[in-house]
Amino acid sequence: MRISLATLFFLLLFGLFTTTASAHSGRTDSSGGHNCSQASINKGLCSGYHSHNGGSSEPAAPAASPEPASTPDPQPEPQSYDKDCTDFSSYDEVVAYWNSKGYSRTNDPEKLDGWGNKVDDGIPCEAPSGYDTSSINGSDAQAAKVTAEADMAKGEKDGYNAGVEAGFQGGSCTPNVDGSDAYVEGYKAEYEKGYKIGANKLLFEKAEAENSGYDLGRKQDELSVPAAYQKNEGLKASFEIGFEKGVKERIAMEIERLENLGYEDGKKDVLNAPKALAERYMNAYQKGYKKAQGELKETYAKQGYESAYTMLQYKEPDIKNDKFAEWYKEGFKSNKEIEKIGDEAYQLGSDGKEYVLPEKYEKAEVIYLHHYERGRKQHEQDLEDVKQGMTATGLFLAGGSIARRFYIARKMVS
Ligand SMILES: [Ca+2]
Ligand SMILES: [Ca+2]
Repeated sequence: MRISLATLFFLLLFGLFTTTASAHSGRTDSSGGHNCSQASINKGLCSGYHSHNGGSSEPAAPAASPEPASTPDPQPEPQSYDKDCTDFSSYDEVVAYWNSKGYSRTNDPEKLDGWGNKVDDGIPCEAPSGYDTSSINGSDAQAAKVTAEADMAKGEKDGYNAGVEAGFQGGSCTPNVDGSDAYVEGYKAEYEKGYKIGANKLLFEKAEAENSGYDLGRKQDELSVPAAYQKNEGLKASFEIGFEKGVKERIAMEIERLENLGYEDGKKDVLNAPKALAERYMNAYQKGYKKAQGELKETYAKQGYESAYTMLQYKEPDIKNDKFAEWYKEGFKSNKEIEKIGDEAYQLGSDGKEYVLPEKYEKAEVIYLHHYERGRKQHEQDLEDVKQGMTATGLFLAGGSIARRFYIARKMVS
């Protein structure tokens, strides 16, 4: 069979054309598709028959410009490539290319995803089983990962804030949260951290609130919790505790002051309580006053009591204050010991014994001597009476007994 020159020319021309068109995509049939080779299947680049829709539409080589490029070409440089899955040596390479181009399900000019005859899933070529497709630009897994990361970040932020608030309000340290798994995970992770911060903040502010309440309590009786503390139960309670403490201290100090004032006035015997005193303060003043007066009374009464040892008859003391003089007199009268001393002294004298002042009555010598002398006189009188009686009746022997009877009779009269 002979081939004409013209036929040969055409064959050469056609051959050149098809060689160029299929340089990177393997041979295609008349429908523009072909079967996936075993090598490509092994690499995970494709499976079965598929088309490279548009992949073979290599533009014709530009015609030689008749003129030098004196004017810029208004058309953009045409795309000089169109990769197919078989062009890559590994799936990671596919993904790196896909991502570097910013391709996605809706931006796939090289038809690497569905090749035109498959449902587009946003995954270029065929991912090997178990491949982490979240690294693939625009994939569902990537979108899910982004969402999960955003959820977690939001959960962390929300959890931290909620923890701070719960800690500050003295609430539960266990979070109560709903949402996606990632959100809940992030929330729980940060809640505890925030709770500690909030609890510390509460502790610090409680101390401040207590001090502030104390200051108010030191000034006034009326409780007025500042608005800032009313919003937080713990702070409100601390403010009130401080306030009570301040009030108590102030009252105690004021009571002490008025008791002292009353005491000083009582010592001066001048009742002069400050005007318009609250009852508790008036009571304190009076308590101090009474205490001082009691001490004064004791002093004067004791003086009066002691004076009784030295006086046979009561004499007005040299005390200008009538009240003090009265206390003195009361003390004088209250000395019942004098009577006993007098009786003992009289007994001694009437028994005819020698005068001896007992040591314990030294301070009452005036009293003792006086009654001894009385007794002594009586004794002598009795002796005289007995002597005369015996002389008259001759009853010498009964003398002692009769003298005793005389003594008792006289004592009852006096
Ligand atoms: Ca292609
Ligand atoms: Ca795909």
